[in-house]
Amino acid sequence: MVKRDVLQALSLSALLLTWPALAEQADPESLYQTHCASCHGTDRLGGMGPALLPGNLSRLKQDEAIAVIREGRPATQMMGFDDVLTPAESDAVATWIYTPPDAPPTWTMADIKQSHEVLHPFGSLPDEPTFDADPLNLFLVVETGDHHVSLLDGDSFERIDRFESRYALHGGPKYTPDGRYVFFGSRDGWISKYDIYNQKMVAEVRAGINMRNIAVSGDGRYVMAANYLPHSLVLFAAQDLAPMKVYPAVNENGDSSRVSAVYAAPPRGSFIAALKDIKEVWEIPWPKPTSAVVSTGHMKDPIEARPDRSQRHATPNFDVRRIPVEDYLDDFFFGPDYRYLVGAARGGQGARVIDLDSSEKIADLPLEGMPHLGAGVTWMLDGRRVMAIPHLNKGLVSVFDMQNWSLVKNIETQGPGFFMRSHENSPYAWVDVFFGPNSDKVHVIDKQTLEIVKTLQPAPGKTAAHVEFDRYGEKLLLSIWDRDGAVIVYDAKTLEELQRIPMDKPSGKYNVWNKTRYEEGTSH
Ligand code: DHE
Repeated sequence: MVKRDVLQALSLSALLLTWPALAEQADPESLYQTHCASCHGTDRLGGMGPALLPGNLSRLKQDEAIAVIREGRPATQMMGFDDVLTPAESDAVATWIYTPPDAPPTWTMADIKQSHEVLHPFGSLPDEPTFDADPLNLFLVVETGDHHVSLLDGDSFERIDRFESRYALHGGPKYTPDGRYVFFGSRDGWISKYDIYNQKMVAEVRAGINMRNIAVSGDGRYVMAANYLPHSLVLFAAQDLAPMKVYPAVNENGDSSRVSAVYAAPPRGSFIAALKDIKEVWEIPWPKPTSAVVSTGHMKDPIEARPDRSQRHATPNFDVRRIPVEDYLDDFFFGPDYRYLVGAARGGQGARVIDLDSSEKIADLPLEGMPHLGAGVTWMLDGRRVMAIPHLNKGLVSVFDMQNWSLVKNIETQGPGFFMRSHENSPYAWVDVFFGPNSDKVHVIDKQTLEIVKTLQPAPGKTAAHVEFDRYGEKLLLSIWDRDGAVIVYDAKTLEELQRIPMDKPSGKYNVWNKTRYEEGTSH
């Protein structure tokens, strides 16, 4: 009897001990459907909140995701669930969202069309800027801390606007050639078109589930999006982001590929796409501009450059030209005339130079590290054009002669860098030390001696990265990449700090002039 009582007592206490554990083992999928699905979608593809699939969460560590589930995300709709979910339940939901779904999600043309929203029809807003600032010297600053964008006057550095962006913008926003509109791409596939003159979001569309970047055609009429998921490129009319065509990224054997990125090559009149899993580069020409487009390929006004009626009703032929390559090339750099493409081979095995006219490989570039070609810049050195590329896994900047593709110099830095910048009017090129213990430092390189002439450490302990010059090359902005961060304005010649503008984890900065004129010292 005593024994039975003891056993009963033991099993009762065992039950009490396991009771919380039983509660903790609540099915994470049903927890998700109860608490998360209304914002993030029943299928995790996103809704008001971002998509919660492993591919979309690659920028967020799992323990950070747990913290967001528990505490919420300031300045967004994401509330904390600490009062609702036990710590074990939050952990279980986090583990579950990092698990791939049973069936790969799809995103069809019908889904794209359904997501499309025109907030202000083209032509319905005034054509004059609401501000006095030089419209060609504005900067957009992407603040990734609370997912906002700041619009700055590039002369006074006054903030003209600060607006909420989609979750996790990535890659450079792309301007129309007149600088009036800008397109943003988010990692979870949203493209947002913003009217700078009126400070209004005018149209949105979702191109895919996991998008890499977007490009705008040199005449400002088309937007192309590159997706990891689904494996596709998607073409849109720039005027209102109406979807025009989906290109499945498939080779002639039926093998499909993630699309790493898409670039506009205005002198060629084409988009160039980098494919991650098939050994091809794709070139997709856009239709020839009409006479309303000025000869530089940059139209003065998108309204002027609207195709005439007959053309508007014709189906433009955006055929794919497949360029076979011997390696998987998924990170690109282009010379100013876009004839030569420098592509990085997967796994850091150097880079290849492809002549886009003949489709021939004309050089192999010996690169010791893993080049970040997308961050490269060019300038003239002793009458010859050179390109400079930082490395993602080595403290090096490699400088190549673009005439014979020989290595001019490897400049040693204090750690691997992510971004480089210069300007035609500046004697210096700037490179950050993004990774490692020196991530709070930025090097200034003399473009003629190829020596580091100054190393700045503007906010000790905080990552300093990504520079953008103003249109004249006289001043530049550097990000302090921190929630309690800033954009620092420097005099580009004296390298003196002029001003610090507080910002929430500012990442890239994009000057209208430099971007629309394809300035040699900035990314395209
Ligand atoms: Fe980027 C641009 C790819 C990780 C911030 N990044 C680009 C572009 C490509 C690319 C192809 C050019 C697109 C364009 O501007 O149209 N980035 C990749 C990667 O493959 C990589 C290494 C891994 C990944 O997960 O995608 C990667 N990138 C990052 C980051 O971790 C960064 C630092 C923070 C973030 O926001 O995710 C980051 N990438 C940026 C920025 C640009 C960019 C700020 C635009 C630079 C510019 O000056 O134009």
